[in-house]
Amino acid sequence: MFQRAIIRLPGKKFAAGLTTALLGTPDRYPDSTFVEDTAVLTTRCAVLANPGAPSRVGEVESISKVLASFYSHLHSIQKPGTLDGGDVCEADNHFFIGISERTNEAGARQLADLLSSVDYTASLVDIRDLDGILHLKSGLAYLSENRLVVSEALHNRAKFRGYDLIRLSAGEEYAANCVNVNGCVLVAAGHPLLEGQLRELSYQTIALEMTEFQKMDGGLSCLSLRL
Ligand code: CIR
Repeated sequence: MFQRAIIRLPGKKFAAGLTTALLGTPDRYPDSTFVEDTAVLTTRCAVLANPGAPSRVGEVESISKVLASFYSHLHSIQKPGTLDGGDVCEADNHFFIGISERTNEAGARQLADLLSSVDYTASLVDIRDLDGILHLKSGLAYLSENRLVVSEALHNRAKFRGYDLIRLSAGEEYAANCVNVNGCVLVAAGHPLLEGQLRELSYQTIALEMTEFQKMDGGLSCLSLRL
């Protein structure tokens, strides 16, 4: 009769183990840590996304259960519209919505209409011609007081005229995806020039180690939904 079992929980890299079975990868939702892509949250409404990557669509259900505690009603992007939250950049009462490999025009327009129904404005920014920018917010962040951090690839877009643009230095493109949390800007570590620019504008900054997430195309903002 056995009395003990020695076991080990599957490691985080279980899916990278050796196998001869051609049954696909064992874990669902490997990108689900990037929660920002599953919803768009504002003080006036919440919208469940419809992620453009089929492997990520199922992430929305569990997030909707969490959001139900904070919002009495959840809107959602409907097929054929697709939308990733990482394509949505809130700039006070205006929203820039990227059209990308993940967010299509139908999804972007649905979101713009929903936002307009609660008196926000929105404009669409097509980034499909840009290499190396997965989502709009891979190259754009709104800080406060009419200030945008923009990558070189985006700085001359007409949609951003009228804003004060903080342009990224060569080699610091990844830092475009920063987040202002209550006046303190979270920035990916290793981008001292942007940190310096922000401090000159009197923002406090906190540098966060992001290199492991960067390997999976993840930006800093995509690791949280903020409300
Ligand atoms: C993906 O391709 O969906 C993930 N590997 C990375 C998502 C990053 N999301 C974001 O920056 N908003």
